[in-house]
Amino acid sequence: MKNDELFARARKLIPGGVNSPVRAFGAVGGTPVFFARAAGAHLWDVEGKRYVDYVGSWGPMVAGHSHPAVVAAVQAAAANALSYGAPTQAEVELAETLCRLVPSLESVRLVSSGTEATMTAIRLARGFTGRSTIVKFEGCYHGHADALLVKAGSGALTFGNPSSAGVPAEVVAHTAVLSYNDVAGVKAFFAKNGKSVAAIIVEPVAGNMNLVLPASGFLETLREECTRHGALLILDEVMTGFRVALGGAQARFGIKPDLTTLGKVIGGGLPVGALGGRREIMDKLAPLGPVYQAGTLSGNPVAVAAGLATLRLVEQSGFQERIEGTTRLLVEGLVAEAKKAGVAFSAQSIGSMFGVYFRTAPPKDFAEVMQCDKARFNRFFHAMLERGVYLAPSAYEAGFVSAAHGSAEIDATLAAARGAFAT
Ligand code: KE4
Repeated sequence: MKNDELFARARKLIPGGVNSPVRAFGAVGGTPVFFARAAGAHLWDVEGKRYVDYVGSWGPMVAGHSHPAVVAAVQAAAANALSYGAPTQAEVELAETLCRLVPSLESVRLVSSGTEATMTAIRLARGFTGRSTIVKFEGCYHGHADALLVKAGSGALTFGNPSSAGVPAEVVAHTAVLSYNDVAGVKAFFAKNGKSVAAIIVEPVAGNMNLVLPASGFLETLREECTRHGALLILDEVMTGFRVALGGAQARFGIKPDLTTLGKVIGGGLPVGALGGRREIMDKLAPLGPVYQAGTLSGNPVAVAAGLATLRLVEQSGFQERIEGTTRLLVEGLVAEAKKAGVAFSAQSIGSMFGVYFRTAPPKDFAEVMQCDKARFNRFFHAMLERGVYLAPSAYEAGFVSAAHGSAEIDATLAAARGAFAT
C-alpha cells in the first residue's frame, strides 16, 4: 500500500491516523511517511523509498536501527518469556548499570515510558516534601501527565493554565511555569514561593522546543535555589540521558539532582522508563513507603534486554566521542551549505542531539525559538524528505544522530541540503 492509502485507512480507526500526535505531520503539512523497515542509519517506507534517519524514534536508536547485538538480545529474551509480572535478574542488571553510569542514582525504579517516570517523580517529590508546588519551564515537555500539561500563564501569572482539554484548572493550580534560562525569574519566584515548592522539573538541555542549551549559571541556580528552600531538583533526562554524555547532561554540566527521570535510550527502542535518585527519597515509593506507583509491564524482560544491550554499546570506549564528532560534522556542513545559499540559518549540537533553526543564531530561550521562520523550516523539511532525508516533522523538535551514521550518510545529507536550501 502507498503512504497516502495507509494514512486514509489509519484515519478511519485511529485519531488523526497516528498513535502520537507529532507523527501526523500537522506541524509541517503533507502526508506522514509510513515505515516498513529500518537498519543502521536508514529507514525504508512502505513504497520502498530509503531515508537517512535523524529522528531515531525520537532518541532511543542511538546505536542505530536493528543493531544485531540488540536484536539478538531481544530474540533470546523473547524465546524465554515475553513477560512475567515478577522480578527477574535482568531488571537487577539494568538497575546496577543505570546506577553505575549515572552516579546520582542511589536507587532506581523501572517503568514503561518517560511520562510514567516524570509523573511518578512529581508524585514522589510531593510525597517526600509534603509540599504541592511544582515548577516547570515554558517550552519544556515532560510527557502527558495532567500536572505537566500546563502552559505559561499570561504575564505575571506564573501559575499555569491547562495546555490540554480535559485537565481541570485545579490539577495545574500548583504548577508554576517560568522562562527557561531566566535566572532572575527563578530567583524572584523562589524568594516569594520557595517554601511551598516541592520540586523543579527541567530538561537540563531542552529538546522539545527545538534544541536550546542551558545558559551559563542556569542549572547551577536551579540547584542552589532548591537546596536553599528544601525543594527537590528533578532533571528530566528522558531525552538527554546517554545522548548529551554517557552520564547524561548532569555529568556534562556537573549538576547533582535529587531525582532523575530516564527513558528512550534505556529501552533501546522498546518501552522502558525509569526514575531514580537519592535513596531516602526513593524509599518513599511503595512497597517501602507511602507513595504509590505500579506497572504491569514495568521491567519487562524483552524491553530490559533491549535496554541492556544498547547501554553496553553506548558505554563502549570511544562511542560517545565518535557520535559527537559525526553530529558536529553534520551541523557544520549544514551551516556551510546555508551560507553558500545565502539562507538565514543556524544550527548547533551537543552530544548526539542537534538543532537547526531558520534564524541567524541559535535561540537562547522560548521567545527566540518562536522567532524562527517556521514556514521556511517546513519547506526545508519537505525538500529534504523528497531527497531521502528524514528530519523531525516539526520546527520545534531536536534531531538525533546514531552510531550508524558515517561519512556516507553525512555527505548524502549535505548534498540533499544543497538542493533543499535552494528551494
Ligand atoms: P514518553 O512518555 O513519550 O516515553 O516520554 C515523555 C517525555 C518526557 N521527557 C522528555 C524530555 C521527553 O522528550 C519526552 C518525550 N519526547 C517526545 C519527543 N519530543 C516523544 C515523541 C512523541 O511524543 O511522540
